Amino acid sequence: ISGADVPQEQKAGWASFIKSLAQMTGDLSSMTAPPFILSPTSLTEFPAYWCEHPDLFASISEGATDKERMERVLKWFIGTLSAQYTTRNEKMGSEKKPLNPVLGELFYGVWPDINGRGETRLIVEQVSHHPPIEHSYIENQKAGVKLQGHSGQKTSFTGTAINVKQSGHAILTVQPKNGQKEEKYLITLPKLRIEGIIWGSPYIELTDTNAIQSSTGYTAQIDYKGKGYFTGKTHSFKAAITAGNKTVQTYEGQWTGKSFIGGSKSHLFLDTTGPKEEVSVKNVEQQTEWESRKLWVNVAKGIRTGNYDEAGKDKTRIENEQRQRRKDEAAGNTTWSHLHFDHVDSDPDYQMLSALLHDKLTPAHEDAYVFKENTRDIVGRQA
Ligand code: HCR
Repeated sequence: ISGADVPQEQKAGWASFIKSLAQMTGDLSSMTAPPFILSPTSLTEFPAYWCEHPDLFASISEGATDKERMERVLKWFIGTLSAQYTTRNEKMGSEKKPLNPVLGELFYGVWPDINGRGETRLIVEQVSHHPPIEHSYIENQKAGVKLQGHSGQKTSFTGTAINVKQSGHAILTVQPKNGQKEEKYLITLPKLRIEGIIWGSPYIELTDTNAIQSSTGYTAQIDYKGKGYFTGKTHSFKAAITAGNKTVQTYEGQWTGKSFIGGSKSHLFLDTTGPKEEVSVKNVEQQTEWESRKLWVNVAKGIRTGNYDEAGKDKTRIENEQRQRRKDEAAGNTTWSHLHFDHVDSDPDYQMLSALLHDKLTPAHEDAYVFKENTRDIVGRQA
């Protein structure tokens, strides 16, 4: 039944939200949605999902051979998916609409050094408001593993589902522990389909394909299918590591559960049902004005407590402040400068690795941002 999971008093609002989806022009972030579907978390926090298995991230550099490291990269990547795409359903009952970040919004976090794996640090900065693009940097210096990437989204409505095409990519840099030279991995981002819209209980299914290309020559391709294709189960994938035209190893299973090496179920590859390690973040009281949780504190409180007037008022204040900043910049002929990242027209790592992919999985050219190493220890922007 249409809207079955929508609170009675918000059914009309949900129906008109669905109607307006049909007119959407690719950016869903600025659309107004009824309160029951709002999340109190900003999109700027999402890059933390890349590292809720810090052990898998750190252990990549311990792989003894090029192939073993590619396999470890694949394992860590598959391990990130359930956090990235099912957390809101687990914690809030369904997928929700995240807060729409402002330009310059920041998010910092850390995963502590446990059992000598090294500390993992996260720095995120919102580098675009419309459309929202967040750029992130994650590093474990002791392990010799770092990840840089950005994600933007282009959305379209099919009538029953929202298709989301992610732009952007991530580059993983690994210094192998065996002393081999540093290697890079280009990670392209999967496509999403948001199902369950009509009922008011959205959830995500991954579709199509994404790839990981290593500078060592190994490629991993991951194909996603929902219920009824590979296993009859939701959230299924098949992956293959290839070198040249030769398939070296295949994997299959569920990215929300168990997956196996090869076609049988005798060799477990990964079990993602275990606990995830959420990133540790400073208390809001200790954060600076541009840090996400501090910036949105009243909006988030309003959403959590059902005080949507309070949430709406503070959201309007933040948006007006932003509009004024843009006006001031235009009047003063200045532009906003990012704190932690430099925009570059072309990233040589991306060019080199995407050329190795030999197919249409990546656009030939993508804008990129480069981490400003000398801002590693700067926390927060001065007002
Ligand atoms: C599509 C989405 C915003 C973007 C979110 C991204 C793609 C952001 C990058 C992360 O690495 C992975 C990720 C996970 C999220 O699942 C995805 C969001 C899901 C919903 C949200 C829409 C803009 C909001 C849709 C509103 C619906 C729920 C009615």
